Amino acid sequence: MEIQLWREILAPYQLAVDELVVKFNHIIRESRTRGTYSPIERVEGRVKDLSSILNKMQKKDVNMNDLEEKIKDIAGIRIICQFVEDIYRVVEIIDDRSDMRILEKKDYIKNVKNTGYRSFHLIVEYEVNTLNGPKKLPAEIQIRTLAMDFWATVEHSLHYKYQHHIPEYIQDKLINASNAIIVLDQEMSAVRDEILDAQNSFRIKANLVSDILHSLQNLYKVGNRREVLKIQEEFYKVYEQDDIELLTHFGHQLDMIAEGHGAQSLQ
Ligand code: 0O2
Repeated sequence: MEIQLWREILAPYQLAVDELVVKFNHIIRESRTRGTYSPIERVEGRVKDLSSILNKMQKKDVNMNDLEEKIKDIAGIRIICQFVEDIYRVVEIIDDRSDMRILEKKDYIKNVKNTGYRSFHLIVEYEVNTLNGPKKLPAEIQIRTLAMDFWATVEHSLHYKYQHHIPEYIQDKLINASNAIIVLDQEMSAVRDEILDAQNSFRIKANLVSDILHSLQNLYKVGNRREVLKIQEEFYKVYEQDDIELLTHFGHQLDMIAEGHGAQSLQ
């Protein structure tokens, strides 16, 4: 088939990948704006490259007419989480969305593959709009922890090196590494609450500081310059004390001063 035709076939998949990456990144942004923990750490997306599509078609004996129905990972999204619990939270979030519909679920965390591979896989149906109108496409979403991702990336590259015939002694080491990662994920889950607390207070502080600086900037536009510089000095002193309660109190007081100067609604 001509390359140009392949480009046309793959274009809606690229659109699906681009849109999905934006949407999942938005979940991270939305959580952080609210000062809450994001179950998604990072998102990646890719359209399967042409040689991999051709290999899969050959392997599964799929012809061109069945391509869209039988090869479901042409659009691929990978969601990386910090903890195993977050993976199941992400599945719930996707399940609740109205812009994608889950067609298949595969839990390779509860049912680890023989290779040692662990991840949660979803096939979703997603609609894109092209010049030819709306088009529903399948997309594969792989959800895994940072540790699972490390293992899968290394193991995947070994498949390339050994053309899918990884020597047995290396396979054994990979299984050992996979088992070690199960333990690592469990240990990290055991201190998850502690880690979340630390990350949350960091984020709350960052949001508070950003709001305070924004208010100071607005006050600077409408208020007395010397007064604003004095407040700024005070802010530095409060900031140095590294106490969220003091910072919150300072923020409230600043809000009242800003309100008095009609500076709150300024952008
Ligand atoms: P690539 O190069 O990553 O795209 P399918 O083959 O997808 O139609 P299957 O076999 O049921 O059907 O799919 P499965 O098991 O859900 O796996 C699909 C994808 O998961 C693979 O895509 C890999 O990305 C990943 N995967 C599955 N098993 C392993 C494994 O043992 N090691 C690693 N590193 N990744 C795995 P592709 O097309 O094989 O490869």
